Amino acid sequence: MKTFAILLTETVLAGAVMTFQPNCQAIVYDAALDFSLNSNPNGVWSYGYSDTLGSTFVLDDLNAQESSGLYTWRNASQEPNGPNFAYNPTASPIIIDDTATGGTDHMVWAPYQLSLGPGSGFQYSVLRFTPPESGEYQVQGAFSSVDQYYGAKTDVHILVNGTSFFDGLVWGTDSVVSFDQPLQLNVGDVLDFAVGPFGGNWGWDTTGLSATITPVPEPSTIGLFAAGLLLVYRVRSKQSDS
Ligand SMILES: [Ca+2]
Repeated sequence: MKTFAILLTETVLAGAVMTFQPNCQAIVYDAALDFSLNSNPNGVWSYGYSDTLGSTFVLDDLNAQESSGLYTWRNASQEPNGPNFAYNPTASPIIIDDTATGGTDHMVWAPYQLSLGPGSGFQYSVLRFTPPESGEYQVQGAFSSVDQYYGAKTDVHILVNGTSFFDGLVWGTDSVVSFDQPLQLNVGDVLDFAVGPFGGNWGWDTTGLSATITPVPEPSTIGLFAAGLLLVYRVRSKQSDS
């Protein structure tokens, strides 16, 4: 027969687990793996552009599956050579290389890689994340060059509500600009990843972006869960002692 202590422990633990569950489902918002060719906005993600850094966000409205195999989003009003998104939906690299015929493009999308390209009018390509609930999030990832000939030379940014809190430069083929930081976001906020052409040249500027956004469990929830585990441990220890 279960003792009162064991029943109490099981009740507390069940409560702790139930409370912990919502944040325990390993929710990770992944900009690349979540990519959709069919929907914009796509859940928490939106594909668009702005004329200048932090200015009005405009949704892309033109999707395509390119002959290369890339999935792309653009805005019809900005074509040709407007800001764009490209995604490799396959498990193999997608390569666009015209150097053998005298060209200067040697672009390599790794499997499941997402890229943002600024426009010829120096528009910013902007990936927007809209938090589904208020709380702390861990924002991790990197910007890098897709072009392997000259390499991208782009200014990259992360903004909350139009104000940048992270700025960097992707500068050439091997350049990687990483980020990893906690961020408090509330419902109604918008988090933007923006890629601009830096200076006067937008050629070869396609820039890879890996970005994951992970909700951070609240300390009180972790504490309750830990308390439940500790209580079980103590009761079990007592049982084995007796
Ligand atoms: Ca450039």
